[in-house]
Amino acid sequence: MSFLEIKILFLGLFSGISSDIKANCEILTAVDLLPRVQISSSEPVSDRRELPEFCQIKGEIRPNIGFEARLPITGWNGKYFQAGCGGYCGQILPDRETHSNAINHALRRGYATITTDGGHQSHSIGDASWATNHEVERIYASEVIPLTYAAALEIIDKIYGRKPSYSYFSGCSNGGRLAAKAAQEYPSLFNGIISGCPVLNLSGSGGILASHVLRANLDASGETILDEKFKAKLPMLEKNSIAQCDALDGNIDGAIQKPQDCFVILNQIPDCDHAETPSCLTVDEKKVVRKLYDGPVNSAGEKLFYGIPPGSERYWEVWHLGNKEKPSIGTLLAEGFLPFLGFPEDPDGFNATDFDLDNDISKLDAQGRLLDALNPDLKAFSKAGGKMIMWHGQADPLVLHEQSIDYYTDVVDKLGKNTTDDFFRLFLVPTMGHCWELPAKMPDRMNMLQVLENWVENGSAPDEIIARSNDDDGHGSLSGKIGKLRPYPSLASYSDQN
Ligand SMILES: [Ca+2]
Repeated sequence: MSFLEIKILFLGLFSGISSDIKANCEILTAVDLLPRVQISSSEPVSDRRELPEFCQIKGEIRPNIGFEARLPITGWNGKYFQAGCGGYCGQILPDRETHSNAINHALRRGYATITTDGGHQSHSIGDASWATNHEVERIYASEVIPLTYAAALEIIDKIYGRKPSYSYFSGCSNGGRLAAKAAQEYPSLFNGIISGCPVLNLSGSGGILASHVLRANLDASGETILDEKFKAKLPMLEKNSIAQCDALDGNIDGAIQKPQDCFVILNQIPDCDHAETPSCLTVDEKKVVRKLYDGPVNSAGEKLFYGIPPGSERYWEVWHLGNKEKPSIGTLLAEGFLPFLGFPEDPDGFNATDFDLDNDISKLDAQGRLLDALNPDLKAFSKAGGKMIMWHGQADPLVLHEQSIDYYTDVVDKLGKNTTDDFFRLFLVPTMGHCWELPAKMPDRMNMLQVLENWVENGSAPDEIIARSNDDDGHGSLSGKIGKLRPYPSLASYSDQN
């Protein structure tokens, strides 16, 4: 047997014959043998220059989960990759290049990939008006995970004629919440899970924090105080935070590794009469900024949730600055949660700002049990041999990183440090915001999937993850440095690139 014949045989055994795969792709629409899936189109795609040739399959997973799957026609690595959807989902975004909800980076590594709309359709960010019955809420909460998994395995079997050798799940924000749910509620489905900037405490984030942020930013007549123009003051606030917080972690490097330990003082920032001046704050502005850093408290002064971290100011424009005519993304998300997802029965005419921090907190419990991903008992996931990497931007002003720290601590309390180290590690990323928006101050590009593969398939646990600046998107090198992320409670450090 010649070398070429051996190679063909090997490829045939390893990833199926590509002509068969292509044929299987072309006839899939006509195949009515998939009990869990309604295929609407299935065709080979070879004109995407940045992607390998793939079988693009669109359709619906029963009962109502829209999806797109992309399966490599040549060079399948034998593995499966499932993405979680962000925000309130509702859209299928296979080409969205975010840190963890994307699928194309996995497709390029040879994975059979799938992404979904979470079981409902919507057309705008913050739209939660689909959440009017419990079935669709349960699917969004977590049932989308096993339903998609089972459907994807049926599709993979039809295309390649066998099961995947490894299965991975990855998501950011709500996708990160789903990732944690996968470990907690479906512990035997995935060998590896990436949970990025996870909104683990969705009821607290969407109910308590979001209503606080909205209310903090309204003046007595209901007008927005920090609007779009306030972006001119964000560099000054960031500078103020770095000056006060950078050194607390023991390393003066321009990055805040312990924002949760820093109480930012605003007194030294000059007062001003005119909101437009970028180097000072009006009395009203100072009050709002104070409330954002402090987080929600009740009338007795008790802290009810985390505060927005110092160092996150550069991202406030995207998430928190807007007005009635042009609301911020954070405002849209906040206005969607309480009326449609916050309570078991949707209240009539309820606004997020109606939420009463003294009397309404316990009303979030019922939906919290459904939506939140806070169960620290990962014993079954650990016993099944699963590995999970959680990561969180420490300058995320929307989904606050302290919930990941507290969750990790709860898991360690439950299972012990050594057991936890064997299967679950948390990496905090200083200066990084929420999943996507702007480049961070320090390097923020990691290849988490490669790191996780090494852990799952080669037993190489990540003691250090390299973070680089992104030079590919036109922003250029951010700082000429390279980041080394370490498992919490260890902290990241930076060194010059060489
Ligand atoms: Ca520092």
